[in-house]
Amino acid sequence: MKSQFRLDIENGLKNSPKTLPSKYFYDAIGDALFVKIMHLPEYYLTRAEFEIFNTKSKNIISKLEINKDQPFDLIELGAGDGKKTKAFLKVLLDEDYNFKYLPIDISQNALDDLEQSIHKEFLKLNIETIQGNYFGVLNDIKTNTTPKVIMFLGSNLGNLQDHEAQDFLIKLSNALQVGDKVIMGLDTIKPKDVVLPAYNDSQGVTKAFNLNLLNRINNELEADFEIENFDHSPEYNEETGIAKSYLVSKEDQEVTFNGDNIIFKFQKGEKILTEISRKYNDEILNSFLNNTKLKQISKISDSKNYFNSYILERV
Ligand code: AVI
Repeated sequence: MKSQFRLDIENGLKNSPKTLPSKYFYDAIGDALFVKIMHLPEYYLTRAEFEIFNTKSKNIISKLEINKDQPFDLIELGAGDGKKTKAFLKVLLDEDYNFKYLPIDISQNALDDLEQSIHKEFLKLNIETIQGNYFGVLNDIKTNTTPKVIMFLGSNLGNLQDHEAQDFLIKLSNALQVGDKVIMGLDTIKPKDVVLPAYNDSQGVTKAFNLNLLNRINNELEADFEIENFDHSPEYNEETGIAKSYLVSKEDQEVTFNGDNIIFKFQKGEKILTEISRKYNDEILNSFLNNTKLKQISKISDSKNYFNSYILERV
């Protein structure tokens, strides 16, 4: 039987225009490249969101309206290295809130590293890691009535197509009880000269990140992509607020998937869409929340208004 990875990749390449799902960027090499991206001078997103948690965590906490005597679960979807969250956890602990931290990630490796560093830095913190995908975990937490704060940071929602993001928000809303809160980190719509370099950095790290998907396909699906025959080509539309990353074929070429003898043809200049990174404003977010029981109750921004932490409440 074909793996889900193989099915998704082959189906994407059968599409016209061709697509590849960005969720497959994150093998061990992709994870390491993404950590590098987060430190790039052009990749403003991580710095802007970190600034919010580093300087305005108290403000965020006040908007969550949590009673200090009431235990709650702080659930983080896609925890990564937790740098931004740690700034937030520190303030919660300093102020004696009664909570358990539940980071969820698809990568057990990332969770193990996070748990270790959390134990070192925050002796008192009650942490329980959960390995899995968001949708599965959202289903599991439905029956748990402990008050919850869900963190979904890093503009990760932006990597979903609009209909997928709306679907995700409906599922998130359905998994929560009245009064539960969400902290949603979203990149703002802003001029091209700021956004585009974030996806086309001068050191070529984002290019390597995009091309690594072909490496992964070669390694795991016995394909024979000639990596140097493809280029990284990002675009950004200021009107829609959507950045798209493409791989562009530098010549007419064929790629064989030796595992099952499928051949894909690429024309010179043909583009494969590998990622969308949507940026949000209040209007777009609110229109997506329309079909849910989540309501925006506050928005906290960094000093340049590059990034927003939205506080949503399940009503
Ligand atoms: C994880 N995600 C929000 C990143 C983004 O900005 O879309 C992934 C990324 N792709 C290229 N650079 C970073």
